Amino acid sequence: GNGTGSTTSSNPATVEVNGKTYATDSWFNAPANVLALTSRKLHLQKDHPVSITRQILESKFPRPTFKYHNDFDPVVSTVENFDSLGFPPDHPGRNRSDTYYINKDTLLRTHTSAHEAALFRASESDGYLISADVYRRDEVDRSHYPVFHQMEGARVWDRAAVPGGDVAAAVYADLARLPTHDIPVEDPNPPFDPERNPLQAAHHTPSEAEAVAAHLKRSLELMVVEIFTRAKAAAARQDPNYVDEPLRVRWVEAYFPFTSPSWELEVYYAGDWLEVLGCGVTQQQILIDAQVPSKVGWAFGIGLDRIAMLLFQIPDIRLFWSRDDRFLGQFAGVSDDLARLRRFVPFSKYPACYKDVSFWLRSTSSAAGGNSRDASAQDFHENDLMEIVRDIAGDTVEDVALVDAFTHPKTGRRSMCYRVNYRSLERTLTNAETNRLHDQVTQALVDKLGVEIR
Ligand code: FA5
Ligand code: MG
Repeated sequence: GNGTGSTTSSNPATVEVNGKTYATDSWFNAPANVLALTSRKLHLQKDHPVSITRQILESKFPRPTFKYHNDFDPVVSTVENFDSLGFPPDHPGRNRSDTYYINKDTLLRTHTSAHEAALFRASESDGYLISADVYRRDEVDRSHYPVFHQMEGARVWDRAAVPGGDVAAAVYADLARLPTHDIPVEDPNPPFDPERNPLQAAHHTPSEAEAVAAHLKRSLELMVVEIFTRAKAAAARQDPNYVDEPLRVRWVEAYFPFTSPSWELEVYYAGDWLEVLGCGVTQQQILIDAQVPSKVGWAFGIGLDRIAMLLFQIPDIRLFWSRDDRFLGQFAGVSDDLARLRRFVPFSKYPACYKDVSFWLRSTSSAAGGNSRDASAQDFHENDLMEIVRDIAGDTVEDVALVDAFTHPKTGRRSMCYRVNYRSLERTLTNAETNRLHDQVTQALVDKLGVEIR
């Protein structure tokens, strides 16, 4: 095999997700513990921090201009998730090492953009918001979980419906109706690559593109200002001596197949710049394909979990999945009264237990008849290891990190050492329990990845 993400030895012929049955095939790589999370819908759970965050963001994009969609099914087609958005056939996002597939044509959406084309086609409103759970195979640490939540937003203007077909004037008129803010924006107009990230000159005049970008940026800056204003108010309610750090934001260039030009918005937080969203001017081809060629507009996608972690000062992304009342109880009543929003107060932190596992990658030199180093390197996908650890240890694993790797100078074999940090959010793990988990992890690495323990 070529190590593309299957960690289950025997795949079921069908799987059920949210009450619907799907046939699997050799592409299937979604573990049961991830499929089980499709029913949680944290973004709709009253008083859950992800849901509260959704509510606050929705308040900045009011009805009826924006229509809200919060209940789209996470199982989508590869056409919806990739092709309809202009992803090239060889885009790395399509790999089984990055994405959970049900079968060759069906997957767990990796982003809320999977629903863009259908909503543009439905053409029900000038704007929409989609909040939903999204799924990605990824590393394991305090800010990464295989399931997180995104909010997608889009706004269009119809050339056929504005006076004189003057979209730029219509957009600037709407921009003038948006509030202003006084937060410093450190790089309001970063230069963008004219080839990789061009203005869509065949479809938009420069002033149209500029107007749409200006409306997009102001709308998203206002959204971030709203979050941080609420976070500061909560901190001040809890701590009268609280001194707020001024909010700093900046725009940086980004690339997405479905917008051009594209940007990311970063917020200065705890000594570093943190990316909170991606956005851009919608590729006209998507609107043309959706049978609304006269519309022009913008789109964005923001991570709700990441924003909720900032808003509530939640230190570990696993906490969102907790059913512990010491976590959930801290947000009671907030959905109905946002003025009751408070920062999270951590309950006692249980001890960490670090365990290392060192192994040689499978040598394929005899089969390949030569360059074993390349063969081994191609065979190993770190996300496969991450998923094996999650499968066995679940939410008792806080973090998995590569601590050492080298290639033997004579044999060309590659050795890796990973450090697993076992720590429950809810109790102290016993030594025996951690050892048992780590033994199971070690055995599974041998059975499923064919590595040789050192
Ligand atoms: C996207 O998913 C694009 N669909 C966003 C977009 C929409 C661009 C519409 C243009 C137009 P990206 O992979 O960067 O882009 O994710 C968007 C946001 O989701 C990130 O800025 C971040 O806030 C959040 N996010 C991404 N990966 C993770 C993760 N592993 N854990 C938590 N949040 C994440
Ligand atoms: Mg990004």
